[in-house]
Amino acid sequence: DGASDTYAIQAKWQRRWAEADPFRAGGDDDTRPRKYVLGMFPYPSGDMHMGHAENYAYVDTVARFWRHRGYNVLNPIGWDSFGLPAENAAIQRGADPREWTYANIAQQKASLQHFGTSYDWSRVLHTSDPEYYRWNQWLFQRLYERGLAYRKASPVNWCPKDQTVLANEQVVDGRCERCGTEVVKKKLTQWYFKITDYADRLLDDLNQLEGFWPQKVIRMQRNWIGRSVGADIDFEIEGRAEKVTVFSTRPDTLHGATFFVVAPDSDLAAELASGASAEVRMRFQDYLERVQKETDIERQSTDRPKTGVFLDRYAINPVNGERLPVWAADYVLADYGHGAVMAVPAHDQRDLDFARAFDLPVKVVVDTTAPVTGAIPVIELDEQGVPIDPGSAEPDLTDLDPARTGVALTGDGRLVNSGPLDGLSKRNAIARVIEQLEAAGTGRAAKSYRLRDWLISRQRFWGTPIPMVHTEDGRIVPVPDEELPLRLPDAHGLDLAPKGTSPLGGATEWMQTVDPETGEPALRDPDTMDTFVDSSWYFLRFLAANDPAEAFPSREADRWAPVDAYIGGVEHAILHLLYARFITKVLFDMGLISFTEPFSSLINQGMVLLSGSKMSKSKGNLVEFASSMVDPGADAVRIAIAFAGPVEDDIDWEDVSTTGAQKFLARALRVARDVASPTDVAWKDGDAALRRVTHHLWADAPGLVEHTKFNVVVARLMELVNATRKVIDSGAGAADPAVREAAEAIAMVLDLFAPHTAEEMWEILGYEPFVGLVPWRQADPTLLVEESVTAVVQIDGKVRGTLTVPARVSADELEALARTDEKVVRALAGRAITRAVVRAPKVVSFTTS
Ligand code: ANZ
Repeated sequence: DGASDTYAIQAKWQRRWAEADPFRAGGDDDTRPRKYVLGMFPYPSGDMHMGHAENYAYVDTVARFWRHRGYNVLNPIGWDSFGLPAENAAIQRGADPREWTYANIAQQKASLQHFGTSYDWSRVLHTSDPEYYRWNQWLFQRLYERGLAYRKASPVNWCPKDQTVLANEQVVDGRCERCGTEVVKKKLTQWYFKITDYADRLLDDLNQLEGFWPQKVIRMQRNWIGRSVGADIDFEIEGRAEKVTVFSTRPDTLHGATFFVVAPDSDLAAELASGASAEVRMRFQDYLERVQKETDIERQSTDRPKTGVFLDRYAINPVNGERLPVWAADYVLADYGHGAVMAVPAHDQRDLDFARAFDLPVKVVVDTTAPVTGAIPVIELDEQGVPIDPGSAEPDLTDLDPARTGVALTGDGRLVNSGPLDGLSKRNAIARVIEQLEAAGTGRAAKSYRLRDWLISRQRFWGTPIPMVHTEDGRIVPVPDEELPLRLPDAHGLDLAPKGTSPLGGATEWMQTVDPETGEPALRDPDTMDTFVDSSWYFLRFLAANDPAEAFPSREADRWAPVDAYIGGVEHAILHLLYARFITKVLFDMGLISFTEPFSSLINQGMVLLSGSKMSKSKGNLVEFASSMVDPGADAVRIAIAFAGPVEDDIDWEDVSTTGAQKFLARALRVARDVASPTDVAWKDGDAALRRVTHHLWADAPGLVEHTKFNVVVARLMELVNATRKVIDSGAGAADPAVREAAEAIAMVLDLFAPHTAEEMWEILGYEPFVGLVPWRQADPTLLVEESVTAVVQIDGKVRGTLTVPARVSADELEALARTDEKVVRALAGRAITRAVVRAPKVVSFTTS
């Protein structure tokens, strides 16, 4: 029966693939062009669910496609096997994180093999193997040598539940990305990677990914890096020797500054307050305590009433000597720009809200009613650079006065009340004021970024030990390369429970070492690395996963990398992709690779939902990968996934039918079994209509796969199976050469989605394995000539025109043709179409208002 057929076929081909290893990437002697196809590697927490199934099905489709197109394909698999879940499971169950991790890996590996994936299994890597994490340590040392790994004391994100620090990227809406606990700030000394040195390149290089990465991901990366362009301006503070610098994107508004604000939690605020009266000091202390309990999100919210404390100090505006009262207010953040701002309430909404709350002056310096585009008046300057006759009479801005309306004038316009800048547009004024500041030595062009350095220390056990030694006299010395890997100690006997300090600190023997330079006793660093370090370069390790001498040979990187198609979930839109891009640029600067972007194209698949909500263990709505395959078999699950909709859309597993997929596969198999002509039959003698369907598939499938329209390819396969069946049952019969031609095409293309069935068909059709390695055929252009049909166009129920269109016209195309047809346009006589119903290729029906 069908089911046992399915199991037998599945087991047979999995055995043959395991024996012959046909999908191993070709070596040096392979002259085919190369493609590197990669799925984001799995994390071994329990068994996988349908989200994984979807991801690895798509990866396999892409890998198989390029093999059929004549490429030498590298499609490796490995495990991202360090991290918190293993440690938490260990704490809960008293199990060793190592045992838990490797047992899960074994289970996941079996699931992937049962799925019929075509990996190169000779390159498997696990990031928790010393053979892998040794190279994380090597990478750390290289970054350290280049000044890109450094230690600093700074307020960090702290998860009170996981008892560890988090990178900025791991804080989502003020909460721990993993457990959802509200994150607090804690001042700690930690290791950082200096990703901010690469901010400009990380931003600018996104341009080259335009069109190859999803637009949404590019936008998210741009926003995350958040580059602002403007000026740094130095302000004198009365009674303070050193000047204070502020960053502003609107230095053109400098003449409109009416007060000055510092972040309450900055060192500067504390220092300024300490010089003030006892009363100010007290009010500042109270305020600071309140602010320290707020999240950054709350502080930046625009609809909270503004709060602050006057520090009884004054800053001096460098362009006009005006005295500006200095306030501490929470809407200024300590770690953006320089933690201080010049406040221009007329042109900045936050400053205006604050000015209105505390009754501070508002001074308009940009006339936003004045035109800036079109014919720009030429402004003549006198010897001092002051414009002669800046234009018309004083503008009347009373209607727009921000002090009354509460609306800041943020638009472009012409400068007023700004001395030498009067009459200039915003852009020209910015350029001019920067020139003036630079000449006076009180300011300069500057950029500011939202991006922060990457905090990589973690106070957890199951990660890569940081390869640094702390000497008795307070030096920090790298562990020499020859001593790597610095292995994790045995977890037995260690207290892994979160307690705010690293469990490794309790490994007394392990902690004891010697200063590599002097031989004196020293201590190891008890922290481990963020596991995002592991995944920031793993795609390179696959190129020589078993190489004991190098992280990766440059020669292999030249051959294979960057990755041609990277496939995974959009949840990695920022963190992982940003870190991988950063490390790639560092390795490029080290001269180890010759490319600067790791992933030439990126495919994000949608999520698999159940009854409309995301599958998760906690909701109890998880469909497990392994059990999903038991009944219908791997091929039916894969067909069902591919057919469920466009790759980037979410799939609701509720709506997915594996029964329909099983029936389709049985029909395809039966077509192959029915073929009654020999392999050398002359196709050209076959049924012309069926041949056309086959050749249209050959013509269209490559483009459809390249544009990840897998669901359309499956639909076209179904169409071809049906057309073939028709000829077998009612046409020239099973001996028609077109039936064989179609059956062979079905096997070759079906291999993308249902490889076991495809191999079986191929064998039944009289060929040697493996269909997975067979080059696809070319369409015969003479068979692609379109048949045409007549379509009628109705307007409000009456036939108003006819069109001659290709029989395969799409609904969209047909509607567009109808809308632009001369007769139809005339019949519409200018009336708007309110509804269009299209049944391609025959009818278009318009309703007008
Ligand atoms: C004066 C000014 C006038 C500003 C004006 C804006 C409009 P983005 O675009 O986000 O980079 N700023 C600078 N440092 C800040 C900090 N630590 N916390 C809060 N705000 C800060 O914003 C840059 C602008 O945000 C800067 O330009 C500064 O206000 C403010 F009509 O300077 B501006």
